[in-house]
Amino acid sequence: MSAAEETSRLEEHFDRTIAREQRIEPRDWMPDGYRRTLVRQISQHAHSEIIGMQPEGEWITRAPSLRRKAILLAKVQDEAGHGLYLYSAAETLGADRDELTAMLIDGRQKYSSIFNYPTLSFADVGVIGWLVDGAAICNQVPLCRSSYGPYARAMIRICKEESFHQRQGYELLMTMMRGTPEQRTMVQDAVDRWWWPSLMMFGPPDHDSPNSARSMAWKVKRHSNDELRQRFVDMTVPQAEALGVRLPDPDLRWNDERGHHDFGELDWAEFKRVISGDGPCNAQRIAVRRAAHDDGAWVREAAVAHAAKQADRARGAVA
Ligand code: FAQ
Repeated sequence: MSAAEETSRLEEHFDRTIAREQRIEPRDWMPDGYRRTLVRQISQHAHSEIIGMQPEGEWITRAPSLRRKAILLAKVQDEAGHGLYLYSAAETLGADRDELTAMLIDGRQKYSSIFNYPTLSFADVGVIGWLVDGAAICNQVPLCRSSYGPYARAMIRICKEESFHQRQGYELLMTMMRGTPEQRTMVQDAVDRWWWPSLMMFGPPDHDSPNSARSMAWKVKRHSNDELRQRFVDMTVPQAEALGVRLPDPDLRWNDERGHHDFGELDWAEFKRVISGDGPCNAQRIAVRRAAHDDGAWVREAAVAHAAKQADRARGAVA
């Protein structure tokens, strides 16, 4: 069989596996473009989880009670764990984690736009849980059926933890809304600031999303950016009503004909600015990540030295 025939046989097998809703596993043959798409999406997702620790992490020392502090600590640690599962999933595709970190720190790879906005009050912790984790769940539950096995399996655990995050945020906001007028004002202010950036998490509109068609054909992504954004709006409106907050969009209303809520146009110029590095906190987020990486160099060196010592001992025991 010629090399070209062999490749076309492998391609057919790959296409059949995808068409039958079966999973592609690390040792299976896959087209280069599929591998590249996955490494891009999974590593951007991993970076988002790690950078996403910062906005809420800033409030750990200022949490208003021991209970709130314990919950927030657990949540921020969960995000670190999600980053680690995802970097591991990227490694199954041959990516090198050091290289991925270098690409994050020097701006060659993206992370979610949402984490470039500041957290100005403790109500932001609640709103991040409710809206940001809510949007993350909406976007990520379908990824549990992604065609690449290690990614899909990582997403199952991540989504379970994100559900807890979403609930803790909503519960915090319910408590604040039952509190003083000042607390209610803090919640409304946080909702006003986070609503539009949360909608931007789903990515550019479908007509301006260069990766969607290919990713959906490969079943890496299962729904388009606009479909998921609409699903999130429809899901969130009744939650806002139950909470007693106003979503800051004068065009938001139920459309009987469509069976969905209509909503206003997003500021796509702002989105583009933020993802190209010019959002309110981009420089700060990367500086903090870079400092953490530099400060952790001794831990990585110690781990490598320890592994070498263990390997030496094991060799000695065998000899
Ligand atoms: N921010 O062609 P598309 C979380 C990029 S985790 C920045 O539509 P695609 C948990 C996109 O990557 C949040 N960049 O791309 C948490 C592409 O980049 P390229 C992260 C964005 O991949 C909660 C370019 O624009 N979640 O929140 C954004 O088909 C609380 C063109 O876009 C995931 O990563 C954006 N918002 O669809 C943690 C989920 N949107 O090609 C802490 C997995 C798009 O220039 C606290 N990822 N871009 O390199 C996905 O579902 C997809 O990758 C999308 C984008 C939907 C994000």
